[in-house]
Amino acid sequence: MQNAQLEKHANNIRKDIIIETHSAQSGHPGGSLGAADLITSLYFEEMDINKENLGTTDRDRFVLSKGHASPALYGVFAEKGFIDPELLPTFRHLGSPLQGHPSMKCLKGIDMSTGSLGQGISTAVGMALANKLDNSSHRVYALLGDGECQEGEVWEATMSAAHYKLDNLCIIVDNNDLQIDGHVHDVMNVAPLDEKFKAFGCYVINIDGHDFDQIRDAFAQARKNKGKPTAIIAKTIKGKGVSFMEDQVNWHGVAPNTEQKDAALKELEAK
Ligand SMILES: Cc1ncc(C[n+]2csc(CCOP(=O)(O)OP(=O)(O)O)c2C)c(N)n1
Ligand SMILES: [Mg+2]
Repeated sequence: MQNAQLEKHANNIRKDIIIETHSAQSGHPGGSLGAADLITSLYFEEMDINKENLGTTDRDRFVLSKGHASPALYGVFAEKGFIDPELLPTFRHLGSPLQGHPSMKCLKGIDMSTGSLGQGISTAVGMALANKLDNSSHRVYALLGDGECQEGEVWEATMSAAHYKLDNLCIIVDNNDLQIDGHVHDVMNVAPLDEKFKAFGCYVINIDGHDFDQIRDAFAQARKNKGKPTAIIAKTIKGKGVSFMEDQVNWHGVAPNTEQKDAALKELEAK
C-alpha cells in the first residue's frame, strides 16, 4: 500500500480516537494516538486479517498488550469494516462491545482481553507456541508500552519466547518515554530496551514508529528472522497528530472536552 494511503487511514483512526474518548468522557487518547501508525501498518499491510477470515483461526493474531489503547484498535476495526463506525461513540458506554479495555467476549476479532499490563505478551507467547505445535504459518503480534516493560511478566514471557524459538512472534514496543504519571526514565527507567530484549534472546530492530517505510521494513526483517522472536523498538510520540496532546503526560488518561475535541478534529481534518 502507498504511504499516502496508510497516512489517510491513520489520520481517520486518530479522528476516531478523539470521537470515542470525547463521547465517553474517559479513556486514553495519548497512548492511542501514538500507536495509530503502528496499528495501521499492522492491519492494512502486515497481517493476514480481513473481514472474511476474521471469525476463523486461519489468520494472524494481534494482542494489544497495552490494552488502554483500545480506541486505536476500534478505530482500525472501523477502517477495516470489521465494525460499524456508528458504534464508535458508544465507546465505554454500558453494554457497548467497545469496552474501555478490549474484551474478546464482547467483540469479534479481539484476540485477547487485555488491560492488565504485562499479561498480554504472555498470551501472545502461548498463541505463537500453539501455532508452532499446529505447524501453522500464521504469525502473532503483540504491542506493548514502554511503561508496561516495567512489569516482570514481560521479561518472563520474552524469555519463554526465546526458549521456544518463537520466530513467529513479533513483539512491538511503543517507546514514547511516558507512562501514566511521568517520564519512564524518571519513574522506573527501562532503557536500554533494545539491549534488554537482545539479552533475553530476541532479534531486535530499532525504528521510528511513525515512519511507514521503517515499520514495513522492520516487519519484513522479522519475517526473515529465524530461530528467535523479534522485538521491534518503535520510537513514538505519545499523542501524535494532535499538537496540544503531543508528548504531554496529562493526556494519558484524560478525555478532550467539546472545545478540545473540535480543535483536535479540525487539526486532523486539515492533514
Ligand atoms: C498491571 C497494571 N497496572 C497499572 C495499570 C494502570 N495503567 C494503565 S496505562 C498505565 C501506563 C502505561 O504506560 P505505557 O505502558 O508506557 O503506555 P503508553 O505510554 O503507551 O500509554 C498504567 C500504569 C494497568 N492497566 N495494569
Ligand atoms: Mg509509554
